[in-house]
Amino acid sequence: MSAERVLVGEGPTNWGRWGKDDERGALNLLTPETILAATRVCRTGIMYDLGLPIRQHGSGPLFDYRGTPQRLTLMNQADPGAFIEFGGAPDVGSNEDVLVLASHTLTHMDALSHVYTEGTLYNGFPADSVRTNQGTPHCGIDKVRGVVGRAVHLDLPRLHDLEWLEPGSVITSADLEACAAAQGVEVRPGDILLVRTGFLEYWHSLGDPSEPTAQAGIGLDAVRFVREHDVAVVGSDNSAIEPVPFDQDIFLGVHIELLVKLGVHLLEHVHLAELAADQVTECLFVVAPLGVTGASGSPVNPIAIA
Ligand code: UVW
Repeated sequence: MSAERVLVGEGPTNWGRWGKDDERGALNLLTPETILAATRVCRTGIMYDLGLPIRQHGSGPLFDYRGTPQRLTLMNQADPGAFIEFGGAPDVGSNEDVLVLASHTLTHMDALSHVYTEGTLYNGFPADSVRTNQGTPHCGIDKVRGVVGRAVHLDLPRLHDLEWLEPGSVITSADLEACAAAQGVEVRPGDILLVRTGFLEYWHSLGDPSEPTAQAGIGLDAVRFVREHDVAVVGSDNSAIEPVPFDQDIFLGVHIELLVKLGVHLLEHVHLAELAADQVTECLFVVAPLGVTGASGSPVNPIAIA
């Protein structure tokens, strides 16, 4: 299916839909009514942890420029009596760490400020307002706070009776419609869309290579599915939501369509294998990024309750 290339400002966008100063985009679709409705989809009460472990190697692919996540010991029993000046007994201490990790590491959420094009962020905020020292004044991850909603999990490998989609394959709107129909699930306005490609299982089958590899993902055509169903957030088990190599060779094309034009936040490296194993197609979904002022994203640990 072909996809039209629509430049920012020329095609259907969500700019201005929630006001000219809006910095939360499609998160505005998550209302007390949709959240209450989401709590009613639970059937079993089983909780699924959708975040990858944060460790140096073997959890998921890492880009060289982002480095490996570091847990560094700040204090432990090697510092006896460290709290004596605060009135602590000599044999009482604490273990504490310093965490050093890129904001877009392993399972993470992209803020609307993550990607810019043609000099703008979502809703027309200027890309050059983002500062090295202070981060972004607009659309940062601190604008997200908590996300709670009904998630629909579309398991594409299951639809095709595969362990994982062919690396590099492009998922279209028709594929998503077919998957939803086969699973007997409806995608409603304000839903969180979780698209499983099987990429993390494929990556582990390669022996955990450190280099990024080709991967399946939703292509430019599938943006129409997100727009027409008025999806609030898109998550996937791959590195970039979109396929690698990029659909139609447009660098970060789906990021631009979803983050910049539609104001849809993205969740990447979401561990969906257990939802797939239990054939969970809809669930209550909860995630809260760290409220780091001005940050472009945050590691997250999403939770699904079936
Ligand atoms: C890029 O694709 C640049 O980043 P992320 O994987 O966080 O979306």
